[in-house]
Amino acid sequence: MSDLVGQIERIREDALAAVAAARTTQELEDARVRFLGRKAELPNLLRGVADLPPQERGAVGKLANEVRSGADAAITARGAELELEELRERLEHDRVDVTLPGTPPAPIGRLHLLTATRREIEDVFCGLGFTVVEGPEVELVSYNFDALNHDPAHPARARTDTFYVEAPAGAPPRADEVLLRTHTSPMQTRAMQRQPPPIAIVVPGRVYRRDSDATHTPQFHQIEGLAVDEDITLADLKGTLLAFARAIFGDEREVRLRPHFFPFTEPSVEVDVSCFQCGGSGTRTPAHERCNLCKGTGWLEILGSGMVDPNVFAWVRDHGYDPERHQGFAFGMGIERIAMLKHGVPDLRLFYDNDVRFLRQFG
Ligand code: 2NL
Repeated sequence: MSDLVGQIERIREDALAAVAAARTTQELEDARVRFLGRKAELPNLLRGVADLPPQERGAVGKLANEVRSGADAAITARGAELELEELRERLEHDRVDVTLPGTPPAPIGRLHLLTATRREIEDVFCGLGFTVVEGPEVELVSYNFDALNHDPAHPARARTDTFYVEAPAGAPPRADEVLLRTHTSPMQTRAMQRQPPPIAIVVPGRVYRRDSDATHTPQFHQIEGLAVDEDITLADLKGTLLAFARAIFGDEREVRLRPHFFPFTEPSVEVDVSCFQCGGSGTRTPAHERCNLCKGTGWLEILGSGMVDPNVFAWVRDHGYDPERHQGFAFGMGIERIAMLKHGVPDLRLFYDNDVRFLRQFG
């Protein structure tokens, strides 16, 4: 029996020494297998306890069990230490450099033709000293119509022509009704309230009208411009829009102004650009066929414009705009229309169908 006890004591010393000597969790695992694994010495001895004389079994079995649980506890404790050390080591050395450039994605997709056209128009006016500003699509009737000199009976105000935004059920009636803006002009007034003259801005954005057929969608895009100072004339309007027409449709273009009516400008004009397909001749060589783009007129209508009506300045008088002293021009154009003319797009609805065969021809 003393022989067996001696062996167990030796195993205890060896096991505790091996645990203490383990430098890695792997070495510790090796020690565990060596001393406590299925084929290890100690479990073997424990199996032999049954063959001892009955009076010795108790003491030897007890000692062997103590040694096993002692080694087990030592392994667990050392394991926790080693895991912590190894974690610290990994944190120290396995650094990810988040500033390294990533692998760029394969270039797919492109700007929608309307986005590209809007940006192109914005660039032209930025080059002429205008600033781009944007405003809310959900507007007040006062900004959308009243401030812009629209007659109280103007047909665009009708429920059938404009999307009105209903007040929540039970809410008190609103003095100023809410709608989806029918043009980007309300932002022009907001910009004048924000900034005294001189001002030169363009306002791009979505606008909404209750209209839907081959040539109208209920939502479309406009870009409007406004330039106000003390000495701005119709000649500035014409020069600015000529520079715009040439930048978009080619250096050879001319513009012409035709009298028109808009509520917020006086005088008002429609602006045509000479046809870039036939050069303004209205005919196509060789057979002197009628030009299909301008229908033989030599001119393409591109936008509406005019000198800001003094009544519009009266609305922003408190913000530094004096109808007696300040004057300026304003213009508005449909982005869809400019893109269709320039790229020969035959149907407005193509912009919104999201057919990639159409979209990927541009940009
Ligand atoms: C069109 C015509 C136009 C304006 C827009 C404007 C804005 C203010 C004052 C005066 Cl705040 N005018 N905007 C002026 C004339 C024409 O748009 O046919 N657009 C598609």
